[in-house]
Amino acid sequence: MEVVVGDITTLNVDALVNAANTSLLGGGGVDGAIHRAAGPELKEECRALNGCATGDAKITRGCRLRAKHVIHAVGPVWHGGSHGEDELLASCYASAIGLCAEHRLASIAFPAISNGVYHFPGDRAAGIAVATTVEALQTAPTLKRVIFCCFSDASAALHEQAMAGFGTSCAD
Ligand code: AR6
Repeated sequence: MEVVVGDITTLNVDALVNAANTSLLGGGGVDGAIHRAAGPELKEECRALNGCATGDAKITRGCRLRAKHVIHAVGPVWHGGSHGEDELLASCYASAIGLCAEHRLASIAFPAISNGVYHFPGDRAAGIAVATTVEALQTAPTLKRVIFCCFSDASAALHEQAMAGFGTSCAD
């Protein structure tokens, strides 16, 4: 597991994760950037998926991206923390890693799901992202590389702190 700061659309991985909405038909933030970089074919593929529930994830091809696939995960909107937000966010990471196992993928890059316009607190989200990934990796033997692709140094620091809590097991 590693943390990088940068634009997720540039990464050469088997799958990059999109922080989508339930329509899967695009939006702003990282979703807009991924759709712009992938081209209109991505929207056509997404249209055929008929949306996605919050906490779930669906896979498409990467179209014009360097990444082979896009995993569209729908994070929760933050409503104060007592509306199942933690579990729904964890479910995004677990579902995405489950798709990697199913499709025998070796590498995945995550953005900080729900950390933008959905306003999930960054420190809490980073802890959930890392803890859920560590657990889910045990069920995805083909997955060798997980990148947390953060868009700011502050976000990267939160993910690094969360990883440090897991000691050396994260450096493998
Ligand atoms: N690469 C990596 N991270 C990015 C990039 C990028 N190119 N662009 C933004 N981020 P957000 P959400 C970071 O708002 O909170 C959309 O309209 C950003 O700084 O993209 O899950 C969807 O359609 C932040 O840390 O996603 C949904 O309606 C993180 O990505 C809604 O926003 C997520 O911010 C989803 O909201």
